[in-house]
Amino acid sequence: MKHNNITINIYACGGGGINIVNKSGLVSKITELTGDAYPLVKCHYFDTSMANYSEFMGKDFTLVTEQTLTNVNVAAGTNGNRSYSAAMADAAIREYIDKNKIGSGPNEIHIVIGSGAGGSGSTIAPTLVAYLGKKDLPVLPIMAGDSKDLESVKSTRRTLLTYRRIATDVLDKPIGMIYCDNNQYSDDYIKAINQANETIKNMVMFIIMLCGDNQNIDYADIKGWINPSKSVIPVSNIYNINITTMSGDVKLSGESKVLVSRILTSENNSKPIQNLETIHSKVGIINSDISSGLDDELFPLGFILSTGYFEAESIRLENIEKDKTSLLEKLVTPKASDIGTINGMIIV
Ligand SMILES: Nc1nc2c(ncn2[C@@H]2O[C@H](COP(=O)(O)OP(=O)(O)OP(=O)(O)O)[C@@H](O)[C@H]2O)c(=O)[nH]1
Ligand SMILES: [Mg+2]
Repeated sequence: MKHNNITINIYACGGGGINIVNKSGLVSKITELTGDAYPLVKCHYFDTSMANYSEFMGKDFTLVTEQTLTNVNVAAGTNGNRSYSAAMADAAIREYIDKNKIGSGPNEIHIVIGSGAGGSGSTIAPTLVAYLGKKDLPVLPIMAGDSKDLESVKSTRRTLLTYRRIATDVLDKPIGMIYCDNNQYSDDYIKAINQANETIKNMVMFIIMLCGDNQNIDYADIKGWINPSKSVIPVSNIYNINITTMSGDVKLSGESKVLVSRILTSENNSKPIQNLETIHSKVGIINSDISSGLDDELFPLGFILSTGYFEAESIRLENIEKDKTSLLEKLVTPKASDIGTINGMIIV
């Protein structure tokens, strides 16, 4: 099968990560992309449970287990417990990555997908990001967080903090990250998940396109957009990655400021490109073998790394966590005046 000289490795971590990659139709879309205009895209699967396993994952599926850990129902998931799977993830990841010689190719991009709310993906994914990042490979986490209940908010917020610790303390360099909160798409859980998956699928497809045949933007540009060097952005932290169609203004949430951008436009598109006042930007023209079949209205496409977003998101999640916790405290510690008894039984 012919491809260009870039390889994109996609890691689906935990139940949510596997669902996002499979149920969104991303896997089947990827298999359609052959020809030397496109990068080679490979999928790898990691989970602590076989619940989401399907035959086609075959040797690319890694069951994360550790026989020596006590009190762990081995290979049966963690039911949201992040501390169990963190201990198990590291060894399994090292073994898989090293055995398959991942990271030894010339032009590799690594996209690590997992939920923030569960116990497995939310630890396997950051562990992978740290391991690949230490090898100085460009690595982009994609996280579907959730704020639908207290445990989900807690886990999502801690996973965000884990990524920040990896950027600041482990890698000492900036990490770009695609993030969404499932709960913000809809009150209807199934609709919310489907919409989050559609958004993530489109983001990944656009990145694949950015790595496809175009003039001006090459592997080094993509690497520098996902994980800019400290000479471009001296502050190690996590930054938000946005992909936006740029007809009109680039819309970024809240206090976000554009740091690094890669703009892809088509040969037919004469729309002016905004001056984004970025630290670093580059414009590429997508070649016709990729752009044919795509709506010309999509262009110019903006691939943007921005600051500001995660601070606001951490505060928002923290506030939800506080609200939900105080509700719980009110329930378990009623005021003395609220307590009465009937026949010796306490009533509240
Ligand atoms: N966007 C999106 N999120 C999903 C999907 N499936 C599950 N999730 C999210 O994942 C959360 C549950 O975490 P999982 O990823 O299933 O958990 P896990 O990583 O397998 O960890 P365990 O707790 O050990 O099972 C849910 O609350 C959702 O927020 C999906 O298809 N799309
Ligand atoms: Mg699971």
